[in-house]
Amino acid sequence: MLDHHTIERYELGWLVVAVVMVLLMFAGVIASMITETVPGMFGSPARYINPTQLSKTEFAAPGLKVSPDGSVNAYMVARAFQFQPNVLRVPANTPVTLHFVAADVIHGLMLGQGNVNAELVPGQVATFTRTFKSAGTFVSQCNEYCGSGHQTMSFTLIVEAPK
Ligand SMILES: [Cu+2]
Repeated sequence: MLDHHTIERYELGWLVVAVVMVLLMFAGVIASMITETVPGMFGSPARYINPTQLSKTEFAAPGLKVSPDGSVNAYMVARAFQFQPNVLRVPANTPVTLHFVAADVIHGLMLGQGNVNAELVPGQVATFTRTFKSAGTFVSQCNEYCGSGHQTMSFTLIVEAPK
């Protein structure tokens, strides 16, 4: 039989274990927010443009743009019920800055390869810089219900190995 002093020691021990676990979880959540392993927790500071005037912005011609200095930007528009462009080819092992905006209603896109999960709010530009390491073809689906064609709204990311 355990006397009550022993039982109290065990209880204290388990209490310490529980408190340490809670503190570790708390530290883990804060660390993941700071290091952005929580996808899209903090993007670049939000930028708003008029979603009805996208033709007057860099989103007029969606797609990949390589600047003379070598920086790579991709501009993508989500609208019911397609992503523009529908297929994006990016080079592997190169930082790519992705800019997403929705033109009409809220859409969503997750790129498992790049740890991106963006809620695309009309007019709100979501920006992520990512380096895609493994070449391949990755198909994603709009992940915010956006209307009758939602289930057909897919996006293909092709990460191309350097030639
Ligand atoms: Cu959608």
